[in-house]
Amino acid sequence: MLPSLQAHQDCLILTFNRPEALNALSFSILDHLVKLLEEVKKSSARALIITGSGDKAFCAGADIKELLGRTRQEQQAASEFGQSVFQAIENLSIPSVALINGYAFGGGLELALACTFRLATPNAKMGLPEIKLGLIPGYGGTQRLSRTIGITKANELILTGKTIDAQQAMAMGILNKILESGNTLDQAVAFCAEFSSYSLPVLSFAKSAILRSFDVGLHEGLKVESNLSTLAYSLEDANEGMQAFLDKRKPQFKDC
Ligand code: CO8
Repeated sequence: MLPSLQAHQDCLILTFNRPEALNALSFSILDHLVKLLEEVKKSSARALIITGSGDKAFCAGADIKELLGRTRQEQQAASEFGQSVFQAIENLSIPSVALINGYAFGGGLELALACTFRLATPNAKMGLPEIKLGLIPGYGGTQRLSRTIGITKANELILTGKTIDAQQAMAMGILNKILESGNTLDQAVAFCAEFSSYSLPVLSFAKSAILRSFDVGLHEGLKVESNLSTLAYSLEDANEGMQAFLDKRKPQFKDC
C-alpha cells in the first residue's frame, strides 16, 4: 500500500504502509510521496513526522527487486528523481522529523538524513549497505551523511556497509534522540512541541540559513544569515517576541 498522511495535533504524520517488504521504497511510493508533499505544503501543520508502519522497519531502502535489469539512463533518472523527492522534504518550510521505528537502510536512512530531525526507537538499526549490493547510495546518502557526521565516520559507514544500532547512531550524531519504548508517536509529537509554538516563517528562515551553510563559503553564508535574520526582524512576530520578553509574558506568535 502507498504511504498515507494523517493529521495529529499540530503535526502531519506520513506513514509508509508496506510492512511486508519492510516499507521498501518502490518507484510508485516515491511518485506518491511527491503528491503527499504537495498536501503537506498546503496544510497548516507545524511539523511533519515520517515513520513506517509495523514494528520492524522505518524503511529498508530502495526496492531491490525494481533495481535489477535497468538501463544506465533509467538508473540515472531514478537516482535524480529520488534525490529531488528527498530534497523537497529537506526544503519544506516546516521542520520534518524522521521517527525511525526499526530498520533504516539505504534509501530509508537517506530519507531520514533529509529530515530536519531524527528520532529512533531503542531497537532501531541503520546503515548504508549499498556497497554490499555492488552499489553506492544514490538518494543523497554520500552527501548528507558526510555533512551530518563528518567524512571519517561517513567513510566508515558507506565503505563497510556496516549496520549500527540506535546507541551508535546517537554517538555518531545521526540522531537527535533515542525514544523510550512504547507511545513513540506521542513522544515524537512532544519533541515537535519543543519548537512548534514558535513563528513558522522564523523557523523556516533558521532552517534555510543552516541548510545554506552546506552550499556556500563562510563569507556568503554570513550574508545569507544577515539577510534572513533581517527578514525575521521585519515580521510582527519578532516585535511580539521581544515585547513579550520585556513584558515578562509568553509571546503569542501569529506566523506573520
Ligand atoms: N527491497 C525489496 N524488498 C525488501 C527490501 C528491499 N530493500 N528489504 C527487505 N525486503 C523484503 C524481503 O525481500 C522480504 O520479502 P519476502 O518475505 O517476500 O522474502 C521482506 O522484506 C522481509 O525481509 P527479510 O526477510 O530480509 O527480513 P529480516 O528481518 O531477515 O532482515 C533486513 C531485515 C536486514 C533489513 C534485510 O531485509 C535487508 O538486508 N534488506 C535490504 C536492505 C538494503 O540493502 N537496503 C538498501 C537498498 S539499495 C538502496 O536503498 C539504494 C538507494 C539509491 C538507489 C538509487 C537508484 C534508483
